[in-house]
Amino acid sequence: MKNSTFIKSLILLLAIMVFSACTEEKKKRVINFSKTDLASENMIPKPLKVTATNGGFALDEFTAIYTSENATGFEAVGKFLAKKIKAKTDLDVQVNVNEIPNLETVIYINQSDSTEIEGAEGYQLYITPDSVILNANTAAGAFRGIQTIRQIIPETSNDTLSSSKIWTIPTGKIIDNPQFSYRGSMLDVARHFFSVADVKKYIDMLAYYKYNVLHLHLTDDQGWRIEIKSWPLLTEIGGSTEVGGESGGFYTQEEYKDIIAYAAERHILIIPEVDMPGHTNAASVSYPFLNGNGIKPELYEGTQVGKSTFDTRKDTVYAFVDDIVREISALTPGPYFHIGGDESHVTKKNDYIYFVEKVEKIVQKHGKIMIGWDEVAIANIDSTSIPQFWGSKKNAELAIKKGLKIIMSPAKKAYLDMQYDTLSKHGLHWAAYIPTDTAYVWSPERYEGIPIENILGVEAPLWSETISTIEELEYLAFPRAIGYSELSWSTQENRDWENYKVRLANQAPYLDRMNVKYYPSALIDWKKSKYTYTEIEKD
Ligand code: TNX
Repeated sequence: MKNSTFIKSLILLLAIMVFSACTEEKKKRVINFSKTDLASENMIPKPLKVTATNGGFALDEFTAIYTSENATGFEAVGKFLAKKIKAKTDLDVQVNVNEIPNLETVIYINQSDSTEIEGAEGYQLYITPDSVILNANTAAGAFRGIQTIRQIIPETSNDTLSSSKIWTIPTGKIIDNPQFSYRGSMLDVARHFFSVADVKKYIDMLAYYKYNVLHLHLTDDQGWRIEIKSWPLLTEIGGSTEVGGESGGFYTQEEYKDIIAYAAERHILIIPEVDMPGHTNAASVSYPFLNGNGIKPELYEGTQVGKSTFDTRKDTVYAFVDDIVREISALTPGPYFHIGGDESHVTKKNDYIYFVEKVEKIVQKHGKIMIGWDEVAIANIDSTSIPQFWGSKKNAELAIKKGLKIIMSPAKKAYLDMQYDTLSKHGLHWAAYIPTDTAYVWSPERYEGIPIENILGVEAPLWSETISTIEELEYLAFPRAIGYSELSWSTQENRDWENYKVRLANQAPYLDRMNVKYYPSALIDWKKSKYTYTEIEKD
């Protein structure tokens, strides 16, 4: 915001305060000071700096939200916060309404060019008894900041002596900024299809924990899940089944756009992945000329990997790939296109390299940056392309030598489809068992000697061979995805399992309210809420 707008806003704020202080009908407030230590709030991911001043801000029916009105996206952030306050407290908090009788406390969401706020997603929060002032450079930063506000609004009001209900927010100051600019999760909608509603619910959860990327694994041997107008059989045939022979499914282009818009409202980027040249059986069944493994392709409902490949020496394959990348890129506003590239066990090494280098050019021609699983580092890829590390140290070293940025998804630590332990109802264990503590207690910033300068961020992939419903998805994703949010946002000095585990235990009322069927790990002393699980599991 320009300085003059800022000053105007401050004047408005002061006027509101004076007005409200003079109001004769001012309600008597009874702030409960029993829980006013901002530093001991259960925020995840843990903010960079928190200073408590041990007072209370009363959120109640006399609270309003004001936002910068000329700065793009700020009013939408204010309205998003109002909606979430309504869902949690049933209060109708007005946004940018100038004449509110009996107004007493204000949440102000302000665009600021202050150089003290680092990065596009950084924010500052000043909470006093009368006001919450959230400053951010961009709407994305403001959006991350309102997640912090959501997290420190108590689940229940504490107003027994008051005529109206009050939710007390502890006062103090928060300075926050993410360690990594890329904080993602991946959802495999190919092995089992997940509906638009399921994906939106997952996006909602990711947003609350300040993620900014959802990578959709849209194609694999068992299914093709995105409508391509120029190649309609991909979804008609390739989308017709899934693991276990169930009915499959796919997103129309309109549905895909709807997912993107929903994510964008939450400042989350969708990254589409079309996995190739391996993991392509569903495409080859639909259009057999693509196939390069010499065997007549048939629909596949099993879970083995590494048997399919495109014919990487055929020009028509590249014409096909061009159409796919063109159509999906046109629908996707984000800068990335993920080409997969993993486990191409039946593609000859030279053919694989030839393919990756050609497809990289196609991706760039359509204005996108290429991401691929770590195997793509064996090709001579451009310095802007990004390998996603899932296990090969050798590939990571190649990437480092080329000076590339890497996305950290080590299977042994960050795979959401790994079982918690031998008793886990869903998941695999080829890489490891990953209990809730193991998922949290590692350092993406120093894993396998990969220097922090080469790390773009962290992504937790959820493969879906063993899960087909949202409840099963939630069982594997939560609570571990909550820990990964802290691994990618908070600095190493700010992370500590003993401290985290208490904050995690206190997520239970939120998870329950959201109807998220998390795995109730026995390592965590889950806070009771009206929906609490009775069954506690081992991990
Ligand atoms: C490996 S890791 C895969 C996926 C599987 C997953 C199961 C990687 C890039 N590929 O095809 O779904 O293991 O854990």
